[in-house]
Amino acid sequence: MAFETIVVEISDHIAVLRLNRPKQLNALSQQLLGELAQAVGEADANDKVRCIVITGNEKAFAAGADISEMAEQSFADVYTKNFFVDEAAAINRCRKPIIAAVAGYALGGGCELAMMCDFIIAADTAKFGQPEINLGVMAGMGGSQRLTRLVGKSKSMDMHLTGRFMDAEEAERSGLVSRVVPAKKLMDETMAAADKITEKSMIAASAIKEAVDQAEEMSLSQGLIFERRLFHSLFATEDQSEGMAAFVEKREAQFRDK
Ligand code: CO8
Repeated sequence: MAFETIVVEISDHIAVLRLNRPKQLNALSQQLLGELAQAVGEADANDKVRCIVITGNEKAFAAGADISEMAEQSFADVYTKNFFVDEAAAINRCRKPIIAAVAGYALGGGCELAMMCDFIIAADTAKFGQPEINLGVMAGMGGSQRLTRLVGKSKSMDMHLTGRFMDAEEAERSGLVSRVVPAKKLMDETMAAADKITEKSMIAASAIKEAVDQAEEMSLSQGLIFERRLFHSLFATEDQSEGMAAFVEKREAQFRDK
């Protein structure tokens, strides 16, 4: 199906999903989030894709959920439609690594979408925020939970209660983003990171994603056991034999996802 609010490009085992409602600063309409969820599912199921990048444009990753769409909704509307729940779940289900490449505004649902990705690379122009309080509401797609886990209670409360924006430098210092790069280099740096990931064993990559995600769900002792089980189980893969043999033989590993 052709998408109208996102652009999908697949090359060199990387699927780039670009949010494409520039006039609305990539506000997350129901159509956009639906198309994005579908595109993530398709990329996850596509054997040629080994890493996914979600990005926007120079001015905005996404300035939040579409306020004009939400303005007329009642409690009954959002509750019965399970507003954005299925779309968010579809993105969270993805087993392949997802990088968010963020330039400009990542606000409200836009910041939450970036945090749903496995890590965030930010341009030095990026601005993050959870300004929903200015609209008389609050985060609804994970912001109060994920931002708090990433930056701690004090800064998360500050962001949510004042609605202020955080620049890229503060976001990196606080642990929200993994690295900050000059805006002009955002896609080159992101694609280079994605490219590195595509060379790895996808079985190891998925296991790492599972284990790191569980760090937010489990106690330390349970998480350590979970990690050890996954670590041991990777010894059942050909990629483990190949990776270690390649190191010993001083050559590049050729992983086959087996
Ligand atoms: N929704 C709809 N339209 C938007 C949005 C948005 N979130 N953000 C910007 N736009 C539109 C503007 O209305 C404007 O359209 P037009 O040209 O037709 O008037 C166009 O984009 C450009 O915006 P501005 O003129 O305002 O541009 P500025 O550069 O002056 O300002 C800002 C940029 C600061 C980003 C400003 O647009 C702004 O504050 N936007 C709203 C940010 C916001 O409040 N985001 C949070 C939204 S609520 C949310 O995300 C809740 C998510 C929870 C989902 C839960 C599901 C279960």
